Amino acid sequence: MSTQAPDPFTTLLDLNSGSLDPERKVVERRHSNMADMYLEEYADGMADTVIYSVHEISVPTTNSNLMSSTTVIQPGTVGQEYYMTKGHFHKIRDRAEIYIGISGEGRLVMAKEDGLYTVEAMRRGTINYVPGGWAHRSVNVGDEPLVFFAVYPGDAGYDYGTIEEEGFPVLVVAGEDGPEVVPNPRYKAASPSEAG
Ligand code: S6P
Ligand code: ZN
Repeated sequence: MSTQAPDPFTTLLDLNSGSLDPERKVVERRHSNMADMYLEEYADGMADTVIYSVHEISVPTTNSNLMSSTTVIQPGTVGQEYYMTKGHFHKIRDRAEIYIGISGEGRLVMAKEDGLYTVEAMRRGTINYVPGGWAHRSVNVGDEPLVFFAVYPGDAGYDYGTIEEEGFPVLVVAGEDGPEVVPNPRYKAASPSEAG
């Protein structure tokens, strides 16, 4: 069949750690993989420290399959910025995605290429809808790991380059009274404007 449907299968998700059984593909992102994504440089000796890991339930990368994964972001900051994912547009721009919060406390920053942005809450039980055309980055604003489950079309793919070059319109930083959303001084794309 041209849809390349896999046989039915089941995976066990550890609702505390976010790890999967069986584990298939795990990607770890360390400070050294994200050097230019924070305003400040990471501290000496932290290059190999893992900021987040992505545990993928791999399927053939076609539009008829649903890819899924858990992401586990450790608590911490680089300067005032909380630990976060690199963030991306989908390579096929109109592909949407759903995030289901499992544990921890986070923020989901979403932005369109014209600078329109929104910041949504993530915690146990939240279901965030990421429409096609919106770049997305998740940020751990709590003291525990932030764990969430993501489901997206198998052919969505990743465009990391646009975010690497232009950044997001806003940053989520640790303020005196908790998380604050502030303009990104390095944002290079169109004028930021807040959605809704
Ligand atoms: C994939 C989905 C997530 C992220 C993961 C890590 O479409 O949005 O699985 O890949 O949260 O983020 P990033 O930006 O490093 O891929
Ligand atoms: Zn995505």
